[in-house]
Amino acid sequence: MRLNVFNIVNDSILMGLQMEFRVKDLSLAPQGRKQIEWARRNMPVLDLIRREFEKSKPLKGVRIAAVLHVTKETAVLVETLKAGGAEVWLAASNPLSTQDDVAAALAEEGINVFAWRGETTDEYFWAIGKVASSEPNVVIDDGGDLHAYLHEKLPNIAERVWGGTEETTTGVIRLKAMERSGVLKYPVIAVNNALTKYLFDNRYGTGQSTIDGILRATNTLLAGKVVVVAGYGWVGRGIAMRARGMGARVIVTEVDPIKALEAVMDGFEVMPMKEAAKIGDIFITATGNIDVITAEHFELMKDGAMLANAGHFNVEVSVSDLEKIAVSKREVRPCVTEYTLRNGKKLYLLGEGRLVNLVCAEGHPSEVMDMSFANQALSVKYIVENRGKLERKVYNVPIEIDRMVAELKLRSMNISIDTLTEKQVKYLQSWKI
Ligand code: 3DD
Repeated sequence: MRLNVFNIVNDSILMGLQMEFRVKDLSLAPQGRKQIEWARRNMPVLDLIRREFEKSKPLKGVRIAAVLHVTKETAVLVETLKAGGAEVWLAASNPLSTQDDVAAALAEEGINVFAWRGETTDEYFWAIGKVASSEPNVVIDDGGDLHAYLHEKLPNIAERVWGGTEETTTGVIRLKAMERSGVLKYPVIAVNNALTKYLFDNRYGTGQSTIDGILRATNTLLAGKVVVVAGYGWVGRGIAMRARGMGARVIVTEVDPIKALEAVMDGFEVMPMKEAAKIGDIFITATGNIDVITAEHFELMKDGAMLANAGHFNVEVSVSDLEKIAVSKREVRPCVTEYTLRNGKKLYLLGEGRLVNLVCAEGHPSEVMDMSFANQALSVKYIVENRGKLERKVYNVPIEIDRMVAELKLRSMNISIDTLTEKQVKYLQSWKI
């Protein structure tokens, strides 16, 4: 869907501020403000960090370029960074995941935001170029496109970056490849690898929000349906678990024998995609890889099969293959494209094969993004405090930060736990008979 250029607002002059932004419709700001307040109510850990940041201003004068899904939860993170004294430049990490009312609210409060739902590919990279060109000190990314853009297009700016973070599995894979090739120009903290991120966001967040996206798009009954989950990583585990909870018969496909064995012993059926294609009703990809479901599978599928992707990029369900073998296509519901094949069979693609949770619903619930983004905020603070001391490689989140996020989350849930006695500590450190 091409945007009418006149409904993309560039109001920096109107605002009289030394700032710049482009959003779909600034008049949506009041509604976006309510969305952000709703999210903030359910992000107590980030709120605690924000109060601390407001006092200590650890990010004073720091310019941050961020490419994230522009959601109500991301807005709470951005406001936390701003409370810490940072100047934030924000673009979307997916052309279809922006919540336009939230983007408008952020623009209204002085964030340099360049994001609107329905960006073309050119507009998507234009927006990333805008935030990259701000000459950031710290770079926050989700998927790796901002890190890649800086390294490929603006190497001189990348040279001056103090450090970065990466939110998702796909981005960490790309950054590790950059590190191996020796091209990484600054240290990066893999927020995705924090225990308090992937054990919760990837598993429980994606597990729930993917089902949410499929239900909002189709209103289909999951009970009794055959749901095929491709990939049994932390995302796939969560989706399989939640689909089973809704009464579906869940089949898992894998390429890794260990993960496949785990799926079998978790009680799921495991088989190759070529077999699952014949019996599946709903297919969900969560592998982080390309060409997971292709023409050979589409040809085997039942009439009416639904296709959804939970991976970062729209490469897992091969949309190009679907376009090739279909004789026609039409949008039958918001977020649902019906492809008719030569033999009259119809297949339904959700969210254009992009992240179904963020494109057809609102992404993960605030409660789980609270921990992911607490790791982001504290990792950014860590980068600023250790400026110039870190090597140009991919780091995990310091365990102290990970544990602090867990402790703060438990406290916000009024849950207390036991502590080891001195005798127990000594026992765990002893080895003698
Ligand atoms: N992601 C999912 N839901 C999100 C939300 N509500 N706001 C911002 C980002 C959101 C994607 C992230 O979970 C990222 O951690 C990922 O893709 O792994």
